[in-house]
Amino acid sequence: MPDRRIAHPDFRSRVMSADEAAAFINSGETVGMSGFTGSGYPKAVPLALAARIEAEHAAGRPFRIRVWTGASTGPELDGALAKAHGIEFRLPYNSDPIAREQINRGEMDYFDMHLSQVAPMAWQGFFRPLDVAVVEVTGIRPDGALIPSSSIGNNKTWLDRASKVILEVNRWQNPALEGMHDIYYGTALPPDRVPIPLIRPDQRIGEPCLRCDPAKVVAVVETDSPDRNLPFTPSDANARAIADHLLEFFRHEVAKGRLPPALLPIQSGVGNIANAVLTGLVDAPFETMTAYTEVIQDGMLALLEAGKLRVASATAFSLSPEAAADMNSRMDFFRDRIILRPQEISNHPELIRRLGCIAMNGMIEADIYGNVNSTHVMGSRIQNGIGGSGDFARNAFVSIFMSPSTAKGGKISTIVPHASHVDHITQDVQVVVTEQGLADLRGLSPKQRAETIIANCAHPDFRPALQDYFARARANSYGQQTPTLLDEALSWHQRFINTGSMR
Ligand code: 0RQ
Repeated sequence: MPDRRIAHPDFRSRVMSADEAAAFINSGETVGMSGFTGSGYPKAVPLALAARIEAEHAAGRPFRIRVWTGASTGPELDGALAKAHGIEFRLPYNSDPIAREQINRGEMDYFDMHLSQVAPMAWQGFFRPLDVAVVEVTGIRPDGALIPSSSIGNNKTWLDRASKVILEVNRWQNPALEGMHDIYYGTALPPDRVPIPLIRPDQRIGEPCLRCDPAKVVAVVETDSPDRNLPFTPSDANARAIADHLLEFFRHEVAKGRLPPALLPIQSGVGNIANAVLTGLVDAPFETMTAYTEVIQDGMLALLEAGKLRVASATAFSLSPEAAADMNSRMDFFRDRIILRPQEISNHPELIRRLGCIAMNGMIEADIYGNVNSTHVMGSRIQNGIGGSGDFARNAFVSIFMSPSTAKGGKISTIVPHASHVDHITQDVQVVVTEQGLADLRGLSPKQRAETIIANCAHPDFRPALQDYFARARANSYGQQTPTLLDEALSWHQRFINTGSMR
């Protein structure tokens, strides 16, 4: 009995098991997988491939592949392949703990890059050729068009570039997702690039489905598995304090006439703090807001349901099981208010600058001058990756970074004399906010920035030591534009590495 989700005969004729499909992937090949923040990633073929890799290794035959994705995936993909020691190289964003350990032990090469640049760089030929695409879809239409699932990421590019295509048709994905996506096929390489015709977050400029040449499809696998969908963690006191400072800042900016009453399109990272900000916006006096962001999390759905948010444009969902169930039960409501786009469009610098996004992202640490580290703990240990934070921070109307003022039970100050790694230079950071307060850095010189960040954002346990460092730097630094004591600048991090505390 043919599945109605695979309505095209060419694709139906290639239905097979995940094991059979995984046999099309050879050691040393580069595989472009779908998946972004735990949604829309293939769930059966990577698991089957991991089992095959384990068997090959047991037989003494090395087997490793190169994995490209949209962003983070799930345990069935990164987790299983890393556990099998099957990933030789990975790009562009990873949050899987097993893969993270292997990267930090030096066993896996990891290329961390801006998410907006993955597809263009693949097209520009800066990477190796793509051998295989493994892409999850919701269904295949009678005309052969692919109905995307809960993320778009780089799927358009993987399907276009790969020599072989493996599709997973996931029955768990709601067929009513059809019509939510907007796939723009107008991108080109220089010197033939033209402006992307999007001037409002609610505009559709492309097609609802992905194109795919049936001749390249070697396998179609049917699945019925949920996305990763992590449970929702309620906001803690720090997250709520950060949200309160930010909401006060927005009210102030509207009162000053620097932001319109509906604000500007918001971009929000995921996690506890981001959700607290979104939850706070439900009761804030801003109406008919819009979001132009990467990921739609629980708080965004709540804002849409409350009627505060008019539309949310992103490339993926990252929902709790409850929020996913809620969305599935009211897909007609959400389909009119959500647009999922390829990540080269959701994160496009040209569009972010034109729309004037308010970028709100988490950070590992900021230094007193406002350089931000989003990726490396103690300067050398990767946490996740830069993700879209650079795409948004550099091009935003206002770029905000947020974090509690301490980490690891108060042993680490997230405000430090010198960032141990820099992802976002001081020119790309306009606001730093912790539970202690908010530092508005716009128009301030480095010395003014340092005074403001230390006074407003540092934890009281670390503030005197930062003030002492800054005073001595002002007295003894080689230059006085950005006073720095080079031999002391990273001593706080070294003290943590040596003693387990920055105190
Ligand atoms: O460690 O997991 O061992 O407990 O870092 O930190 O506090 O849970 O915060 O989940 O918001 O992550 C920057 C990593 C923050 C994230 C980062 C430790 C801390 C904990 C995680 P444990 P928290 P978050 C659009 C934009 C880059 C990508 C991005 C990120 C772990 O926001 O990946 O912005 N950003 N994309 O204990 C040592 C410090 C630390 C520290 C935190 N200073 N020193 N450890 N930690 N600060 C994203 C989307 O739209 C999807």
